[in-house]
Amino acid sequence: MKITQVAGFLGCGKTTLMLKLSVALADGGRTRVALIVNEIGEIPVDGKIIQESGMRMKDIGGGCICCEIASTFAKTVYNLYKEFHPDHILVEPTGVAVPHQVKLAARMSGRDAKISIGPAIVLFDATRPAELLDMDMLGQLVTSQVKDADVLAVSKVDAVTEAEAREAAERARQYNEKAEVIYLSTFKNQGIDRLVEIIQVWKE
Ligand SMILES: Nc1nc2c(ncn2[C@@H]2O[C@H](COP(=O)(O)OP(=O)(O)OP(=O)(O)O)[C@@H](O)[C@H]2O)c(=O)[nH]1
Ligand SMILES: [Mg+2]
Repeated sequence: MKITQVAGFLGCGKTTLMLKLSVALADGGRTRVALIVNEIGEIPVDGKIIQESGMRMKDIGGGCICCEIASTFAKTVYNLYKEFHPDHILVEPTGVAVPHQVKLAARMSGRDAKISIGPAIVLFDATRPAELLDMDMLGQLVTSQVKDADVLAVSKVDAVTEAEAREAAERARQYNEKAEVIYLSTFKNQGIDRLVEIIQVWKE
């Protein structure tokens, strides 16, 4: 059971991508996929639709899965492991979570369930790189998210020019030279296949 997180700042496209990835990973039912969404506000995803497609979704609120509700997260992982035997769990942390802390929480959740840790996929919104990086407090949070990325997905590239997408990627790259960069448009299906491949083969 591999736990992979789709992280990144508020509104960068995490939920939209998670849904696409879960369908692609499920491979028509050959692979069992569950989703855990840690929302601050309301849940934008209809759990019933997910369930009908043979997947499972758990939403947990009331705090951040990497701090105040880490034990709720661990319990959720364990219950999924017992009840549903997923091959993959995709986790959407809140937009203000830091990926290495989410990885720690995922590792802790593996005390009772057999888990492996997947890549930290971090989305960086190509439509507002300056806004994300240049502000004082916000900039620090976004750069720490980018630093923790195993895969840096420059998101919503369908909404910007090629030059703008490249510039956004270069700006994010300054904070993380090791991550693979993917130009992502969930709307246009760009970058999805590569992400699925990375999730499937990832080992750490
Ligand atoms: N142009 C474009 N817009 C996108 C894409 N993916 C998501 N969006 C839009 O971006 C907005 C935010 O998408 P979400 O998937 O809810 O983003 P999120 O990161 O889950 O947001 P929070 O959970 O609130 O932090 C929505 O209006 C989406 O329709 C994309 O590939 N291209
Ligand atoms: Mg979301």
